[in-house]
Amino acid sequence: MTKKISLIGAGQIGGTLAHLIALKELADVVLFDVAEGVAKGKALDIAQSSGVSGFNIDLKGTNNYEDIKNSDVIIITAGIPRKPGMTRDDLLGTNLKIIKQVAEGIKKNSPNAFVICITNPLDVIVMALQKYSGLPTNKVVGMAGILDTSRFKYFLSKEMKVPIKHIKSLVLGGHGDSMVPMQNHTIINNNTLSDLIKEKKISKDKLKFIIERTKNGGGEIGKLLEKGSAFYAPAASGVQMAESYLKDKKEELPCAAYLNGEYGVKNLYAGVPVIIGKSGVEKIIELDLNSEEQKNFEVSIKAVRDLLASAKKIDPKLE
Ligand code: A3D
Repeated sequence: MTKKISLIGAGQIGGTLAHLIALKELADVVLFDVAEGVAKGKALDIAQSSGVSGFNIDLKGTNNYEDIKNSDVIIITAGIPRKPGMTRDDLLGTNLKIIKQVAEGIKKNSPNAFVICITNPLDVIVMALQKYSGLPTNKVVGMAGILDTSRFKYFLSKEMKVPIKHIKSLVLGGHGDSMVPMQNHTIINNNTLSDLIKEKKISKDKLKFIIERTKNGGGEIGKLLEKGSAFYAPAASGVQMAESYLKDKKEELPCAAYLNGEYGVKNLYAGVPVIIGKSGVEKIIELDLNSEEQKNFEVSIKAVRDLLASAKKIDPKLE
């Protein structure tokens, strides 16, 4: 039976998600947006490309939550994106209100779906989404680590002149400034990044520059675009998570997942490697962190906790 993916938010990322899902024939697509015309227009436009691309799935645009009934996967991008000069955290108040409406729509209409959140500020919004919706924590997950890791791998591949497929890497922690690239878990042509530094194949300064550029990856694109924020790479990352769930691929992917004691963290969403298969988040992989990675991870966790405290001030129900 054809699977169904509902996309809540038909903006830049939502539209790109719909197109990628169609090209892969991953599932039928419902594009939901409060801006009804945008959802309907994009669904129709993508559907009309099937004559050229040859895909055979249904696409529908809507502003009616009943249309998301029985979704296998729901991907949320509803909200406002950053404008140049804004931090992700500046989005908190507005996007919390939006995510509450979205959570209610999902709870009422499709409570068995695997839900992937992309709306920023990611770690806190995905936590709020889980609390507002009451869905099980293994079925509510945030997309960020795949994107951060992909940016890191891209910059490394350009610097080291190595095809990106020959690089394995992992970025842990919260999304953005506090992310933690893992040098011992970054493997380039069978060598760890730590070894390559020792062998002077890449200088510490160069690596520091790449890490900073990765952390600021979204900001750099936002500044260039002037309006809106990155959407191609975020959408591709969301699709990878949906595909691993729908096809039970059990891929190991860095995602914002609910921690209940893992990494010494309780009752918080943060970026860690997880296995995504037909049951959702099937396992959280606990890596051995060296002292520097552990320290950076703790800084990242503190940043998420601080922002969560601000969210609780806005809505005490998040306690
Ligand atoms: P944009 O193109 O503005 O699309 C957002 C859409 O949400 C718009 O079409 C709105 O009409 C719609 N919307 C607003 N309120 C509601 C509502 N209550 N219900 C349903 N739809 C609504 O933004 P975008 O697609 O560029 O970005 C979407 C979100 O993703 C933003 O919060 C970004 O900050 C975030 N984002 C996250 C990452 C991560 O890596 C986590 C990367 C890039 C963007």
